Amino acid sequence: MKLTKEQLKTDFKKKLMNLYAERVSESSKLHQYLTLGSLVKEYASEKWMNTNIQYTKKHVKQVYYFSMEFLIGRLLGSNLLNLGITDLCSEALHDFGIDLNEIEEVENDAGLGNGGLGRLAACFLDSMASIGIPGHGCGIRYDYGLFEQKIINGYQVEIPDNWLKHGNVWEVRKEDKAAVVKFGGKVSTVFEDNKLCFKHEDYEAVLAIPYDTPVIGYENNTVNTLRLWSAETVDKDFDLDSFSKGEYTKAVEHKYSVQSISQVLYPDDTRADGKILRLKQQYFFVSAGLQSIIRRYKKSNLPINRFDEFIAIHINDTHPSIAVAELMRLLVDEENLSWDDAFKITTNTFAYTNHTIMSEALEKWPIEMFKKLLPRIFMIVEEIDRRFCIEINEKYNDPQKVHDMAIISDGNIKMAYLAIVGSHSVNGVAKLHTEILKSRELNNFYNFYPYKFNNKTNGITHRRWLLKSNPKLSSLITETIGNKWIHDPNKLIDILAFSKNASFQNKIYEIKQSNKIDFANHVKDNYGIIIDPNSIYDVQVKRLHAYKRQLLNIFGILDLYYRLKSNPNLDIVPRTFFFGAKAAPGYYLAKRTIKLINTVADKINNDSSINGKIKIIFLENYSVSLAEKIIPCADVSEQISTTTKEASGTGNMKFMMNGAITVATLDGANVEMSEAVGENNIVIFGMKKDDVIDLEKNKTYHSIDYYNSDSRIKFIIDNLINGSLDVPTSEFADIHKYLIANNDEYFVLKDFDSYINAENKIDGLYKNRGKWLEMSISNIAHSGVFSSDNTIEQYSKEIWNTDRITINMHH
Ligand code: 26W
Repeated sequence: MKLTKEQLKTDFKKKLMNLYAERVSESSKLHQYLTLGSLVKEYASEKWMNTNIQYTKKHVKQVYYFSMEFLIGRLLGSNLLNLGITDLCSEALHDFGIDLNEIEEVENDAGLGNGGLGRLAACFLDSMASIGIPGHGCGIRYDYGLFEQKIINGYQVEIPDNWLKHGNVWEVRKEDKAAVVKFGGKVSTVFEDNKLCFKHEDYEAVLAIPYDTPVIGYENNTVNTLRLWSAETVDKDFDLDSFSKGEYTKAVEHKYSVQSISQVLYPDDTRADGKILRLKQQYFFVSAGLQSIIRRYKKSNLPINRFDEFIAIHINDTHPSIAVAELMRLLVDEENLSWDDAFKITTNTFAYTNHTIMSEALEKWPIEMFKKLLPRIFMIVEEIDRRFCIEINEKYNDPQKVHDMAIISDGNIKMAYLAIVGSHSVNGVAKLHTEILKSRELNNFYNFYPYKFNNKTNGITHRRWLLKSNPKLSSLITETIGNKWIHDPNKLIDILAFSKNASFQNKIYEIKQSNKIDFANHVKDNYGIIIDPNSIYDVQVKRLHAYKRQLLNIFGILDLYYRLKSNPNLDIVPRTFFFGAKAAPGYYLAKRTIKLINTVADKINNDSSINGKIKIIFLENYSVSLAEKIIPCADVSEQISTTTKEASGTGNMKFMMNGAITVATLDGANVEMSEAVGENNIVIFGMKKDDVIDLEKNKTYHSIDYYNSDSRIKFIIDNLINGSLDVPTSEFADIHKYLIANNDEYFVLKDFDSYINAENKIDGLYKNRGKWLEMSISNIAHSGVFSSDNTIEQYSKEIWNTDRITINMHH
C-alpha cells in the first residue's frame, strides 16, 4: 500500500504517544526526531525482511564488506530520500508546524570512521543497495566514534564523541545471533579420529553481539544490512569465577576490559602504532563476522566446499586481513576440510583493497604480541607463510626475495602480505595509485601474482552528495534534462549541452549564491564572523596531514595578504578561505598547523587595512554533516597533496559534482578528473609523479635553496618565528624546523611558486563570469562517472562475480 500524507500524520501521532505519551504540540525536537526515525525504520522493515527472504530463497551470492570503519553520518535524510518519501514527510510535518530540516539537525552523526576509507565504505553500502547488489557491511559498533573537535585559543581540543547518548533509532540488537570470540590461552595438538586436532584451552571468551542497521536502496525495495559488533562478557556483568570467590574488583574489572574492545575508534589514520587493543578489535569483529556468515551459509544446506561460489568477502585495507587466517581456522579446525581445499576456498573468497602507499600506515604486528593473543591464528599464519616461502624459493631460488616477501620477517607479521597471499584480487583506488603499487610498493607481489592486481577508482554516492545535499541544483538538473540521471548518474553529461546557455548559466549562478548565503548565515550564527557571499569560497576540508599540504594553502594565503598590504589597490576578487580538518591527537605537526591556520585567521580577519578582501574560517569539527553543508557552496576545491601521496581522494569528486573548480596536483583521482573534464576546466599545478620519485630517489631536494632564492618564501618562513604573527616566537619554531632544517618532506616550498600561479589563475577566471560558469557546468556534467554506482558495478563484475537482483514486493 502506498503511504499517504494523512497516514503518515496518523502514524506519527500514534508513535509519539506510544513512545513518550506526548502530543505533537508539547513534544521536543529530540522526541520528534526519535519518533520519525523509528517510524521510518518501520516503513523499511517489510522491505528488509523481504530482501533477506529473497536472497536466501534464490541462493544468490552475497558480498560482505569487512571494514574497521563505516563513516555513515546521519541517516534520517538519506533514508527518507531512498524510500522516496522526503516530500511527503516534509509536508506532513509542516502540517504540524514542524520543519523537517530542523529535525534532521537533531541526529548525531555516526562518525565511526576517520576519513576517506570509512566514508568510502559508507558510499559503497549505499551503492550496493541502490543498484541491487546483495552486499552487506561488517564492522565494529564503537560506543564512541571519532572525537569531537573544539578549537580553544586556536588549538585543537578533543572531546569524546558520545553519539549514542540518545540511543540509536536505526539499529536492532540481535542477542540471539551472538558469537563467541576467543583470546589468549594455549593450543595443544591431539590425535583424534585418525587426524591431528588443535585444542584451544584457558582462553578468554568474549561475547560479540550484533547490531543490525538497514541499508536502504534507492526506490528499489532492496534493504541490505550493516552488521556492527559490540563486545560483552559472556556472563553479562561479572566474571563469575572471580565473583564466586568474592573477588568483586576483579569480577568487575574483567567486564570493563572486555567492553573496552568496542569502546572507541582509534583516531589515527595512516599511522599504524601496533597497540594490542587494536589487534583485539580486528580479530573480534572478523571472527564474529565470519562465524555468522558460516552459520547462515550452513542453514542453506549447501556444502561447505562450495562456500566461495556463494560468498565474497572484501577486506577494506589491511585492518581486517586477519580474516584470511580465521577463515582457514574455521574451515580446517571446525569444518574438517583439508589445508589445500580450505586455502583454495579462502583465496577465492577474499579480495583486498589497498588505500595508501604511506609507509607508516603499513600494518605489522610484533610476533610475540600476536602469538600470545591469538595462538592458533599465529600457527595458521606461520603455515601460510611457510608454504608461500617455498613457492617464492621455487620460482626465484633467491633467499633475499624470500626474506623481502615473507609474511613473517624481522620479528613482525606483515598484514598487507597476508592479505595479498590470501586473496584472489588486490586493487588500488585510482589508476595512478594502482600503477604505483604495481611498479613500486608491491612490485615483488605484482611480479609474482600479476593476475591478482587491478584498479578500481573510488567513487561517491551522488544520492547523498548531490541529490540530498544540494536540492536546488538537483531540481535544476532534473528540470533541464529530466530525472534519468538519478538512476543513471552518467546521464549528468546531458547538461553539457547547456554549458554555454546564458539562462542556464544564470540559474547555476543563482543556486551557488543561494547556497553561499545560507552558509554565510551558518558562519555568522556559529562563529560570529561576517563573510561576503560575493567573495570566492575557497575550501580545503579533509584530515590534517603533512602530505595533504594545508601548509601550502596557508602560505599561499599569507603571500596574498602580504601583497595586499603592500598594495591595497590590488585588483582581486575578495576571497573567503575555509579550512576544516581534524588532527590525530598524537600528531604534533598537524596540531601546530591547526594553530598556525587559526593564528593567521585572527591576524587577517582583524586587519581592517585590507578592506575585508580576505577572510579565513576554520570550521570546527569537520564531519559528514558539515561536509554536506560546505561542499554545495564551494567555488574552489583545494586538492593539493604532494603527487603520489594521496591514493585517490573522494572529497575531490564531491566538490566537482557540486560545480566547484578544482585546484589540483596530478595526484590520485585528480588525474582521472582532469582527463574527464578536460584540462581547461581544472587548474593543475605542481610537480608530476616522476619529479617526486626522482627527487626522493636521488635525494637532490634542498628546501633551503627555495628559501634563499625566492624572497616571498623567505618572508613567509621568517615571519613564522619573528613575532610578526603576534604569537611567541617559539609557537611555530617546529614548523620552521620541519621545513628548513628537516628539509620539507612533502615539497611545500618547491611547489609554492606554481601554486601561487594557480591561485592567481583562479582569480582571473572568476572575473569572467560566463567562462567560470561554463567550466563549473562542465565539471558537474562530467562528474557522473565518479558515482560509486559505477565503482560498485566494476567491483561486482570484475572481483565479486555477483549478480544484480531485483527485489519484488509481496512474494
Ligand atoms: C593503521 C592506521 C591506519 C588507519 C587508516 C592506516 C591507514 C588508514 C587508511 C587506509 C587511511 C585512509 O583513509 N586512506 C584514504 O582512503 C581513501 C579511500 O580509498 C582515499 O581516497 C584516500 O586518498 C586515502 O588517503
